[in-house]
Amino acid sequence: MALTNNRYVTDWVEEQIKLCRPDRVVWIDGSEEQLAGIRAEGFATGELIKLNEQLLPGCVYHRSALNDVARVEARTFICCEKQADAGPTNNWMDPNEMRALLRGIYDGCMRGRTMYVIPYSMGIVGSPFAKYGVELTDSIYVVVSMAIMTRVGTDVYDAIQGDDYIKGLHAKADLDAEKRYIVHFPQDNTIMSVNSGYGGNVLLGKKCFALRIASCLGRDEGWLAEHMLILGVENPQGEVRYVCGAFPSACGKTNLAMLIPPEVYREKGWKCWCVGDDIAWLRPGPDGRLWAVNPENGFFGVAPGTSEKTNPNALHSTMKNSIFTNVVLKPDGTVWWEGLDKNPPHGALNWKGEPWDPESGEPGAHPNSRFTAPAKNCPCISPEFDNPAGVPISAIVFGGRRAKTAPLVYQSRDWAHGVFVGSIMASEKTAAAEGKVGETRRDPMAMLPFCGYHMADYWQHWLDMEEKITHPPVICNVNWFRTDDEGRFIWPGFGDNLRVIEWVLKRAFGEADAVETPIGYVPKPEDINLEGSGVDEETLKGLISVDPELWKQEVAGIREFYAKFGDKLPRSLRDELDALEQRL
Ligand code: OXD
Ligand code: MN
Repeated sequence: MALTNNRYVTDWVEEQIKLCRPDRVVWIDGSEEQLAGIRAEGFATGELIKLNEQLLPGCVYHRSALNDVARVEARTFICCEKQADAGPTNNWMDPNEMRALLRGIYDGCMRGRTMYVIPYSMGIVGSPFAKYGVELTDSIYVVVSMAIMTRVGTDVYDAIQGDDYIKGLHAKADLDAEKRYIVHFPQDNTIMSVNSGYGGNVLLGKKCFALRIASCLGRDEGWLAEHMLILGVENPQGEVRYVCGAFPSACGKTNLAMLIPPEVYREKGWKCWCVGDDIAWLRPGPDGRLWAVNPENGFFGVAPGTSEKTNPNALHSTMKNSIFTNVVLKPDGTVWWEGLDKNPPHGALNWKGEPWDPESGEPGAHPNSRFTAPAKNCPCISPEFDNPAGVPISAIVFGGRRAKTAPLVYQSRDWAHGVFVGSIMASEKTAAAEGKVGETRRDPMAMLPFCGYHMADYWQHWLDMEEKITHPPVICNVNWFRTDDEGRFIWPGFGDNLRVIEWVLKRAFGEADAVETPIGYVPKPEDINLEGSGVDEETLKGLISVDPELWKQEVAGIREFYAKFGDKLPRSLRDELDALEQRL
């Protein structure tokens, strides 16, 4: 029976039932009792595997299809009315054409299956920042994952005003990669995802809603939906300052979000608090500062490389009530992945479900295998996590993997220059990604796959925000990945990144000096605390050095990238680029 009498919801659900023709419809109420029953059903069908109740209480294992292990950017569409509004970085199709195409694929696809109706909130239900969604799905994995990643419950129906919610229709259909579509209709607040069961394509609250659709809402309503972590840094005086960070995938966002201060900092009383690891919604507050909320309620993190050493807080977050996808399944009902420890298990099953020999040279876990963990499990979750007002942001850091070009840190000159710094973000490909190693992928604000409208309009929106923020955060660029001539990382990274964040936050409060360079301000070497880092001041000088020759090449690369945006490129970004060239 429907759990709401909002006709905007029930009529739409009825229509989708007619289209997909499930045998059964289950309205999710968010109760633990109902979820337990759904998990039990997943165990019976094999969609879920129960893990060791003593060692991993409440945890389950899930495998996605072999051809369905990552987000599919080539099959992700923004179907606004006009192609020009989607811009050169998004796939587009005429919305009517797309609807017709999808109707054919969804037609009868849930026959013999159950449709689940999931009411969920991005943000605290009832808070002014929250936005609501209803996702329909035929996947038990999606139901249990959404219950971790978002706030699911019938109270969401009470909070929805009229038709002010995001409609999401997901169906596994045949998992046919040729007919896989992840489609956004920003004008109708609708998301349609079909033929995939992989988290990033099917947990519609995350990338689809909280970034692609929300970026359009932010443009219309005067705020920003960003691919950013939110970190609180508490100094020995007990004052907590907040920083947001945008980094492309595989650049350590979750690690920075759950940072543990170096010992010399801990001894003095420094603490770090995680507010979010992937998405931030940023709004100007009445005080003229920028305030951030994390609209999610859990972490969907990459498992390989996560260990007691690299990110103990993430690891501890997964110890109960979590989901593991495409990792190694051990005979004792626990899990393993590359980088967890140096003891790959014997007698285990790999991510494909096959007996796995750790000596075979084949990885046991898929490189994009994941954990889905409740945020409240995280030992360093911020006391402000559930504060509906969010947290005030003092600094924004952009960053990517650059072997040579970008210094360890530099600060932009002002807001417009900061927007420029975000727009030229780039990361060099590692062996783990497609494409040539070392090739640079421009990923403005880490939003390349997630911006729901024309990227140049998005930059203009960022520029226009200046007016609304009388106390703007400082904007910096960081690069943990400079290498020496042998290709070894020079900066230790991980917890030691706090040394850089400390300088950034001091800049925000006018407490540290800086040196001007053609690209922006860099620290005076003596202003970065190196005690206990193993890095000496000479090495640091190298890390913050700016090579004008490399930057001249960089300017040429940026010009080429900007050319894609033609007349739409905001004038002030072109001016910033010209000014940079001049200074060089
Ligand atoms: C991503 C993710 O792909 O967070 O960025 O999963
Ligand atoms: Mn992400």
